[in-house]
Amino acid sequence: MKEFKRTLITTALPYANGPVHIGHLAGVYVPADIYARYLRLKGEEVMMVGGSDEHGVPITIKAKNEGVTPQDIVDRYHNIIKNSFEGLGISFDVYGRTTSETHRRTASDFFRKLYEKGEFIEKTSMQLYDEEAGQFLADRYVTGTCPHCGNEHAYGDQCENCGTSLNATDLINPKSAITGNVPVLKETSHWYLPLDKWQSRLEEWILKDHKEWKPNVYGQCKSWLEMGLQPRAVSRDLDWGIPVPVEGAEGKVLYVWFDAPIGYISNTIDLVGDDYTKWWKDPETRMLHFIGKDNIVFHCIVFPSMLMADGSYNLPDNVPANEFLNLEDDKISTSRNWAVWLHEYLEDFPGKQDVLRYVLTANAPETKDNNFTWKDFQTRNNSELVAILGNFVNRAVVLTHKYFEGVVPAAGEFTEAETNLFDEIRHLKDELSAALDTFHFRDALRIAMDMARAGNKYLQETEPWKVAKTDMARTATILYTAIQVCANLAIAFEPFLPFMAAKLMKMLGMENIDWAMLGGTDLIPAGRKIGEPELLFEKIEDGVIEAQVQKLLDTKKANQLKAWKPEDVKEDVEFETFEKVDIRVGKVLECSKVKKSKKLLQFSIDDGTGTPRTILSGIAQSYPDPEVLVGKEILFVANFAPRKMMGIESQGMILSAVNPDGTLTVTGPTAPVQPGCSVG
Ligand code: B3M
Ligand code: ZN
Repeated sequence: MKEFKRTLITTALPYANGPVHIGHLAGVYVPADIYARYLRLKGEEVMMVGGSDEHGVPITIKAKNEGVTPQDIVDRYHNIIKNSFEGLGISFDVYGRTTSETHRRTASDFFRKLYEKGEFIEKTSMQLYDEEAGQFLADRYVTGTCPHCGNEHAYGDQCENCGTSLNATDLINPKSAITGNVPVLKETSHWYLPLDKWQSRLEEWILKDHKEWKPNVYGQCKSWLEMGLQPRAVSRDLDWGIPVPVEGAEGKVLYVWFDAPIGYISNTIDLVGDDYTKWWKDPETRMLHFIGKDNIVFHCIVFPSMLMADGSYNLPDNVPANEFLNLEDDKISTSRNWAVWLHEYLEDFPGKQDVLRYVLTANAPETKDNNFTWKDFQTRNNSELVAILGNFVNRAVVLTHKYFEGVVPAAGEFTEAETNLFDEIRHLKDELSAALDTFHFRDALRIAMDMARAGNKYLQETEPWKVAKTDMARTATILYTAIQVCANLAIAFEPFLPFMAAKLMKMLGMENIDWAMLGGTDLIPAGRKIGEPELLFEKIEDGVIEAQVQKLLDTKKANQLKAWKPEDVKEDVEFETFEKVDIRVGKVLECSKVKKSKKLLQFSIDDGTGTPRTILSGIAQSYPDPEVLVGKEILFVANFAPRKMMGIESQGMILSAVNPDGTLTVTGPTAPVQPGCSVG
C-alpha cells in the first residue's frame, strides 16, 4: 500500500433546500467524522471539508413555491445545517457554501481552464422547453417515466427508484414541474465534458488499480464503464448558478454537479488559501470522498474526469460510499417529511448527541440499506450504552470513591486476570484499528464495545466489592486496573462518542490523548484524585420513544391527506370562466349499475325542474352497493354537454372527491338544500 503524508476527507455537500436528517448522517457525516477523529488521534495530518450545495433546481423550485428568492432558501438552510452539524460534533475543519465568492471564482477558473484547453465539446441539441413558462426544463424541472425501471416519478437528472443518472430528454412522457405542461423540444447549445475521452484511464484507475474499493462502489463504476461513457452537459439554461464564464453564454450557468464538487476545492482554499495545492495536488496527499450511493457516479466518474481534464489534481484514493438508511421500514423522504431531522433531534434530546451517533453507526448502511427504528434506538441506549459502557465506568469510578476516596490506588503485582484483560484490550485495539482503516465502522464500534464488555467481565470475576472486606491491597489492584480500562475506553470511543469521551476524560483528569496510548496499563497515575462519578448515559423511558413514534404517525396521516402538492394546482382561472360551469344540487331518486359496464352507475336525479334527469357516472367501483346513494343530495354539473355511453344519454356530471387511493366519494351539501339550487 502506498504511504501518504496527509489525508483530505471530503463529505458530500448537502443541498441547502432542507435540513439534514439521519439518512445523511448515517451515510456520510458520522462515518467521515469517525474516520477524521481517528486519524487525528493517530497524529496524522487531516483536513475534513464540508459545505452546503446551494445551486441546482430543487432550490429554485422550493423558492418559487414559497414565493421567496433562492438566496433566501439557501441562507436559511445553510445556517440550520451548519449549526446542527456542530451540535452533533461533526468536526469539519471548514464548512463552506457554494454561493461564496471564493467558490464562484474557483469554479469559474476551473471551467475557463478546461475551456481554454479545449476539453469541452460545444453542442447544439434539442432540449425540453416549457412554452408557457418560457424556460428550458433541466434536471428536476421535468418529471416523467424512467426508461430503465418504469418509475413514473423519475426526475430529469436521476431516477430515485433505480438510481440511474438520466438526461431530461431520456424521460418517457415528460411533464414540466413548473406548469404541468407537456414540454416541447427547442434548440439550445451547451458545453459537454466528453467522459468517453477518459473511459480507458478510468477503467485502468478504478477497475485495475482500485479493486479494494467497497463492492457497491466498484460494482456501480464497473457497470457504468461497461455501458460506455458519453459526453455530459456541464451547463444549463437557468438563472440560478454560476454564470458560464465565456463570451456568448448569457442565460447559462454551470451545471450544479459541475460546480458542487469544485466546492471541496473552494472550501479548502477558504481555510488555507494558496496552500490548497498541498491538499489537492501533492501526490503524497490521500483524498477520500465520503458520500451516499446516489452520488457514486459523480465522484468516481464525472469529477475524476474533470480533475483529469485539468491535469494538475490528485484523484481520490477511495470513495467509501454507503447505501441508504430507512426510517421505520419506509424510505426517508424530505418531501414527505419522513425523516428524523437532526436539528429537531438535538432539541428533543439535549445532551444525547452520542446516543444518535452510536445508533447510526451501529446501524450504518455500509453494505446494504439499513433501518432506523425508535424502538431500536431505545434498546441500544438502554441495553448497550447504559448497561454495558455506562455501567462499567460508573462501577469503576463509584468503587474508587467508596474504597479510596476517589484517589486512584497504587496497584500491586498483576495477576493473570489483569494480564489477560490488558492482552485482550491490546488485541481489540488491533482489530479496532484494522476495522477503522478499512472503513468498517459498524464492526469498529462493536469492537470498542467489546472493550467495555471485557471490563465488565473483569469486575464481575474479580468482585472488588467482596474482596474489599478482606484484602484492600488486592482491591487496590483491581480498581487501579478498572480505572485504566476507563481511560482506554475514553480513547477507543473518542471517534464514535466524542461527548462521552470528553466527559470521561474530565472525570479521569486526562488532558491529551492519542491512539498510541490505547492499550496502556498506566494511563492514569496512582495517587490522582478523580472527579465525582457522573452518569455517562441515562435510560430512555418508553414515553419519550412513544412521543417520537407518534410524531411519525402524525406525519403519515398528514401525508395521506396531502394527496397533492402545491405545484399540482391547476392554472388560475378568472371568475367569468368559473361562472360558466353551472353546478347545482340534486337529490338522488334512483341509482343502479349500468349493465355490462364495470365503471358506470346510472343516476336519476331530482334537479328541481320537475323532470328527473339521467346522469351516468364512472364511480361504480367505489360504490359496490349503489342503493346507498338513493335519497342523498349531491352536486352535479348541469351544463355538461350531453354524452351517450352504453346507449344511454348522460345529462350532466356528478361531482366526486378523488381519494388518495383512487376511490371516489360523491360530494354534496352539508345540510338539506332545495334540489336545483345553484352552487357558486
Ligand atoms: N448536493 C447531492 C446530495 O446531496 C449533492 C451532493 C454534492 S457533493 C459535491 O445528495
Ligand atoms: Zn428508474
